[in-house]
Amino acid sequence: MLAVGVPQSPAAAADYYAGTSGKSGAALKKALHGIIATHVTMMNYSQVWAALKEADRDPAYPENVITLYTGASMPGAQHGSARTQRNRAYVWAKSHGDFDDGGTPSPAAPGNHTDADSWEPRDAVKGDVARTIFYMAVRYEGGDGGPDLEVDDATSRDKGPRIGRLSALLRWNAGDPPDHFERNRNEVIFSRYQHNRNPFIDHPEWVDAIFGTAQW
Ligand SMILES: [Ca+2]
Ligand SMILES: [Ca+2]
Repeated sequence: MLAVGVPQSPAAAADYYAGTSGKSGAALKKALHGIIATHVTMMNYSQVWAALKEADRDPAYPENVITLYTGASMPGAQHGSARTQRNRAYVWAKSHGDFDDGGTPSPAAPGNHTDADSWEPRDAVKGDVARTIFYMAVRYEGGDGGPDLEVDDATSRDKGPRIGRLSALLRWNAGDPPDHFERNRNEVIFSRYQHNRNPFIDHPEWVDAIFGTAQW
């Protein structure tokens, strides 16, 4: 059976984002961090995989998952490579350098492009990738000894937990708005697994409200 996340009522969604009204820039970022970094269920690898199997389920073939970069429907029992896994952490940690437009077509993942220092996902997931990166930047602010992940406009970098290119990610968020698949995925992760939401799937306009006007 196709498992679908429990849709939130408008009232419940408003409750989740209580305290954000009227805010933008650093104030909105801080408020969202407080919301999405608390009451989170930490998952081990096998739990993450179980969550992804459900969150990325192919509606046409429930035993399969849709892989992020190739768009292929693959057996859910198959873990696949880091390149094809659809995972918040992997999008950040296993990216091909940074994200940016340009390069030559990837033979392994049709519709994607790559060059020496960046990866351009296929059009249908450009916004998904951007909203994942922006989620990570808000979720990880350096507390508890962890890194402060941030977004900048470079594609070559020295070191540090920074990823770009900000200008491309802003365009991708605008050009590929959340669709049913991405929203359902957010619901599944919220209601059944990690118990937090990606605010930028619920409110894609918050990307510009935070990252479009401020320097981090
Ligand atoms: Ca998309
Ligand atoms: Ca951060």
